[in-house]
Amino acid sequence: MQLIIGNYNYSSWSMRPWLFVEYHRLPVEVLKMHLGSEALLSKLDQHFSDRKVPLLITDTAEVWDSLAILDFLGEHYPQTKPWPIESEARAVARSVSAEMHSSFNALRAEVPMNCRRYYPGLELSHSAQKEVQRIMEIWSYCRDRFGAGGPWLFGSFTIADAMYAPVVMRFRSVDIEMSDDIKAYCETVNHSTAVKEWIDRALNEPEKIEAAELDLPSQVLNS
Ligand SMILES: N[C@@H](CCC(=O)N[C@@H](CS)C(=O)NCC(=O)O)C(=O)O
Repeated sequence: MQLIIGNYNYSSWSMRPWLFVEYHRLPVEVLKMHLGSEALLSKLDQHFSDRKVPLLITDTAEVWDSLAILDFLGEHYPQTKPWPIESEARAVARSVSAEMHSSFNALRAEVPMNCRRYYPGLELSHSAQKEVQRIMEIWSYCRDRFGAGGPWLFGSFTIADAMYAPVVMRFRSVDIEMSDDIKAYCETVNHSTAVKEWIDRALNEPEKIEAAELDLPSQVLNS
């Protein structure tokens, strides 16, 4: 199985399945390619997909789109317990994952994922602020109702945490007022071995994509 991903520093959608693979140490070969490069496009053109990353290739299947890849990996490796076992928790986990996948466009546009940069004083629009509030409500709701068994949204690490990890990366780049429970969840994500590995790779990656860098005063983030 091969997972094609984009740059560690910028490819938020790639981070999600990569994190799941890394967290569970799955036997998946990772091929990282530079976003927008001819090499990536010609690689993607060899497969049926939307010409975007991430893309998972198996001997018999091509799976594109981050959430579909996560689901496929979870089905292929059920020992990962990709979704909560209990039915209601599982439905909520799927709901919040789908919400992540289809929403939060203002935040995404205003704060592109960039693991290397902190933008002091960046002011979010009203729409993006509302999205940030909604995200924090989701995290609190999941933690309060379903998180008793561990530090992740549903206790143990699930697809929902993989889906929201790039949001935690975005939160590192801006000043966001957080309650203690939200801070604790962000720390769980940031301090997990798999996320630290992703950030290290982003920091050490030589490529820079100017279009994904905000033209604002910034400071360098460390791991
Ligand atoms: N819905 C897709 C989004 C994938 C996506 O937009 N990937 C970006 C990189 S993070 C990409 O490939 N961009 C290249 C392009 O749009 O040409 C998913 O969840 O996987």
